[in-house]
Amino acid sequence: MQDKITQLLAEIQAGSYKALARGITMAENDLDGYEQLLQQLQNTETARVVGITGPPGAGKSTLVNALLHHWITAGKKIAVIAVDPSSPFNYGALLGDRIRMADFYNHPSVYIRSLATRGALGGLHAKIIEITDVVKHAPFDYILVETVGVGQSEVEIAGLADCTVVALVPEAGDEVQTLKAGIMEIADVFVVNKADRDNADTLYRTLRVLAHERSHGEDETPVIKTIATESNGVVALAAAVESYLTTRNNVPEKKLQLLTERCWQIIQHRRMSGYSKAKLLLHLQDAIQSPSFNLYSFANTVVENNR
Ligand SMILES: Nc1nc2c(ncn2[C@@H]2O[C@H](COP(=O)(O)OP(=O)(O)OP(=O)(O)O)[C@@H](O)[C@H]2O)c(=O)[nH]1
Ligand SMILES: [Mg+2]
Repeated sequence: MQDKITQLLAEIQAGSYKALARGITMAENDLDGYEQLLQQLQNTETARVVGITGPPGAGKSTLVNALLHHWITAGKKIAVIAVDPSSPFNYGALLGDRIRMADFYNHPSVYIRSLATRGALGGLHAKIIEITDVVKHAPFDYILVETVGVGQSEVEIAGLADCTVVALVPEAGDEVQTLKAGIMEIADVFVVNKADRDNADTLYRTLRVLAHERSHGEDETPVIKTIATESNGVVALAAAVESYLTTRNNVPEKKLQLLTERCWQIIQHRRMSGYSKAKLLLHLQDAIQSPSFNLYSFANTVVENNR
């Protein structure tokens, strides 16, 4: 087994997409040898993880697609990991006539993997950190991770990504005030997508004010207007991401913070592995039959059993 893992990792490192797919599947499904695989990863690579998050339908996939084109044209190698809650990852509809889908999927510089959401613990795909680390073992320049931002997962992606892009749309204007604390905390770059729509400028100005208020005299979080469907603003977006990655993300404290967040999530997942909300429901169904049922004692028992 050990030899096989070493061989697989060497192939992934050499750029084999077939080997990469196998490695991801191992991590995704806890297949034999996956612990060894993870423990042998040597991510001394230069791949940077760019998270794209935002509400459903904000245009995240369209933005990923546009960034992909931009970076491929610049000679970069890109991996895309999409955590899609509803539909299969469908770039076919987005590519238009610029690159046909077949070309795209076979493009030597692109690797795309779509993951079904597993909300066992809510939020992000439970294995996204592990999977991303496997992908980082391969020779990519950027790894784009698309996730729908629903509460907790937005915070989680911030731990996962070297640069987190939060995409919002003009319709979200009113929500921004309420989302304020959470998104301000995780956004390294803001995107106002669908800038062809009314109220885009209002949202843009609101975000600029928030970014300014929060900056305390340091660099302000950039706000980029885009029309993703027309690749409008994508050069500016790519530049903002690159600039963030080469300057602010390189601060050692920031890196340590990211690592802590990632490690925290791995520990959480490990501790709760083998448990799911579905199992919890069944256990609760039994437990509440007892007249002495107490939610807190019950929760403690669950925690104890998962140690
Ligand atoms: N008018 C306009 N439509 C856009 C723009 N960007 C994306 N769209 C459209 O918005 C819809 C949703 O785009 P997606 O890229 O699938 O959005 P998403 O955020 O990935 O959606 P989910 O993954 O389902 O959360 C599609 O019909 C896009 O064509 C834009 O800049 N302007
Ligand atoms: Mg999408």
